[in-house]
Amino acid sequence: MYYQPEIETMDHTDLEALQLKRLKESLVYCYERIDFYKKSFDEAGVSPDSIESLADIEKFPFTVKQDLRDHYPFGLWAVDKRDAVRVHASSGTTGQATVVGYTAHDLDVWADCLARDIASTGHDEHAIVQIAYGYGLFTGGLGADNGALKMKCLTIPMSSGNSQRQIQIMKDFESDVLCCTPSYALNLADKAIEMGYNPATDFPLSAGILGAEPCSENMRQEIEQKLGITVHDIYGLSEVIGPGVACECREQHGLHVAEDHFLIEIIDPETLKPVPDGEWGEVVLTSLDREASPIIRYRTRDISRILPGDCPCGITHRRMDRLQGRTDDMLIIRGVNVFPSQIEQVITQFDEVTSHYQIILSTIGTLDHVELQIETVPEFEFDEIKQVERLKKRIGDALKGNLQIKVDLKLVGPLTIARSEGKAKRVIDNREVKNAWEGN
Ligand code: DLL
Repeated sequence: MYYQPEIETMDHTDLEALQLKRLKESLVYCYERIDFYKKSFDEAGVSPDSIESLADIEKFPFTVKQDLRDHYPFGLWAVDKRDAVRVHASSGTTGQATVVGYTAHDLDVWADCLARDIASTGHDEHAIVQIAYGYGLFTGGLGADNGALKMKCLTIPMSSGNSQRQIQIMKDFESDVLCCTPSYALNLADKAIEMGYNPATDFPLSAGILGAEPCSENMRQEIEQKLGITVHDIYGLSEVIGPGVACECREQHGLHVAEDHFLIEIIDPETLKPVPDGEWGEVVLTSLDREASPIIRYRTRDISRILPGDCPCGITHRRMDRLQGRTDDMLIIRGVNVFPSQIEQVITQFDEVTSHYQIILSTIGTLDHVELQIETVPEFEFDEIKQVERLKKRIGDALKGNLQIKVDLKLVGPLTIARSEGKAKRVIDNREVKNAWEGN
């Protein structure tokens, strides 16, 4: 199902021509309106005229998160703040918040992206959409809300949290689509079961549009089984617009990038050169028609790849793979690079444990220490010491065999690890010197 079929199924050559036209306009717009871009283009010796093909984007300098922080709050906006209609911001827990603006046109574009995403999962204006992403400065709640309204769905603006009420409403209002983070979807499933329901059969819910954090294949399957839904991964980031930069259609194989609004590049984070389709690298995004906060070549630090080939759903916009992780989430455990989502994929193969886990980094003496806490299922017997040791050994062997890592494994009882209502906190870093683990 399509929301804007003429754009979603456009011939890719025509789509590229549209991208090039918009890219040229956007570069002129940024150069003329934002001092930062004028300066950075001039320093790199490029001007908006330097673009003759999409590949010429390579000549332009990157934008990084620090640039947004350095220009806090409105220094990278292309319009006066009083001419914008909405502001969103990242939480700023790891530094100065990044602030992005939207004109009415930007909100319209954003809503179109999300309306397309809802349609691509097989839903139309009759769908009942429960939005359990947080509302507020975070882009998840209001972003999904704009899209559901644009699609003319019955929109339930729950925001995150208040799980018991979410379940009650999901049942009483007969929600079809749930929008929230994967970890919160799993929490809701567990809560429903705790309340005596079998959500897979008792609720009409048929799909989840889940994103904002990584989710392993096993965890995704667990959500699908427990809630009786299909899960569609949705990707986006506040610096670029919010959710809806890319989303998985009903084929559930890769996320179609809204290529008429965003130009995606995948680069090698070391050489900064583009990698061929199919190869993993860092996602770099350029907005093609943003008015308030246009952005050129934003280095997202997210690791993905372009999936070559056409999608049977008929949408011609290219697909990116589900994210492998972020360069700055990568752990280096005794020289081995590993993402938390890879650890999740290994541990969730064991029936005796749940998907609730936490990686705790600390310093012992002068060395970094990695503790992996995993919650067991309620039926697991902690009294049987041998059984506990056997399970720890099996999980430890699997981590070693699959990822070549050795960690200090701790099995903990049900509900020991704090549940998230938004993005799950998988890594707690208590180390004295933290930067040794951080990516570039
Ligand atoms: O998380 C926007 C969003 C809201 C996306 C709701 C999807 C659904 P930020 O808070 O700025 O924006 O965080 C952006 O979250 O760079 C990724 O590292 C991560 N992320 C977003 N979507 C996914 C996903 C929103 N589908 C950062 N899978 C991004 C894995 C994701 N990680």
